[in-house]
Amino acid sequence: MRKTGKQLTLLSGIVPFLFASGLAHAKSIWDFQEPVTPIAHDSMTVSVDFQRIIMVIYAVVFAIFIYSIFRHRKNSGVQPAAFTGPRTKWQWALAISPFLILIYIDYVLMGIPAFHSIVNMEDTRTAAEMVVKVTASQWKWQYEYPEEDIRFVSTIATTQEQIHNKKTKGEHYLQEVDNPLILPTNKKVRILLTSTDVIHSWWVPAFGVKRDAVPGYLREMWVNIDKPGTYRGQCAQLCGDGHSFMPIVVEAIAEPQFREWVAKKKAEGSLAETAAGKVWSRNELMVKGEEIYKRVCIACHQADGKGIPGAFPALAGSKIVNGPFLDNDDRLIKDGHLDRVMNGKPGSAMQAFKNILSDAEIAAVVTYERNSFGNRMDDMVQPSQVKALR
Ligand SMILES: [Cu+2]
Repeated sequence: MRKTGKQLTLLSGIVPFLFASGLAHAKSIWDFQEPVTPIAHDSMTVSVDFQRIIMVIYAVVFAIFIYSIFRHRKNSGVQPAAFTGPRTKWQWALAISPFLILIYIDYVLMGIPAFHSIVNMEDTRTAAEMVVKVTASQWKWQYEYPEEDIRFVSTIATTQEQIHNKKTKGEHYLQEVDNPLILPTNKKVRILLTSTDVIHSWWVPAFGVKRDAVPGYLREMWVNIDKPGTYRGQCAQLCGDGHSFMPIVVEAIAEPQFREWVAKKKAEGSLAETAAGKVWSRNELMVKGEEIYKRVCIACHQADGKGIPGAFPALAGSKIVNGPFLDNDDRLIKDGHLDRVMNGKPGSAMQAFKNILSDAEIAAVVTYERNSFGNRMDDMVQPSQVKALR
């Protein structure tokens, strides 16, 4: 019996220690994602080191603890010691030394690396070679490259059929987006972060960054990705009922490919300019509009346009959608359909899409809504009209 007890003592000390140590550090589903930025490497090292320190303390304390219990058990005839009389130096030393040891471990052994790591996280000043602005809103991310004049919206790419169990779920279920954030590797990128409605949080575990996006505040963080690849994360603040539908995907590519991508994206931008100039057919607008609706509007207004009663208004049969949107002088009718889409509704979840969607995209989605879900307005909005109203 006594032997088994001793073995157990040993096991309880050693097994967790092995888990935390490098010996058992093979890749498993329980592990952290592989770190790919200085912050992530740093946090990982700090975490692993702390686990080791904690396990050593655990093993030592429990070994003494359990040894004492067995050594001084009643049936071996041990008599309790009587601690009376004036305190001896020995007693003082026993009381104070564990305290000093713990202070040393906490404030020196663990404190210094943790402090270093946190200061490092906050340090966006030194040589940020590039800036990306991230704007969160229910339930999508907008990515902006101010120096390149590139801006796009990134939304979940998992289909409604998969979400509602009508189709088999893919490998990256709820972790895939239409437009990933593209970043160059080996470059210090400063990320500015804000939100248009509620608090969201931009979290990519492999980068070791997770920061709240707070409306009205501009916050910052940085990454310097050392390995090309696709990194996935998600919004980490409970931000409404579409919270689980705002994944983050970052594509890290080498600098030359990144330059190519920037050039391509800029060309697309001028294409959008041209698109705004041409006259679109109803059919073209409907096709494009459906695509935008599924990407941007569907989370709130639903696939059937019926919204969610009490939370998000229906577009099917809506007075606004089935009403006029321009007055006789071709100006926006206040609270009309186009005004709502372009300027949003202050104080509600309906945000302004003027700076998120292009002229053609706004024209298309408004046309689509006016002629879908049983709405039969038989009219359309031209991108040139949207352009003139900006
Ligand atoms: Cu969110």
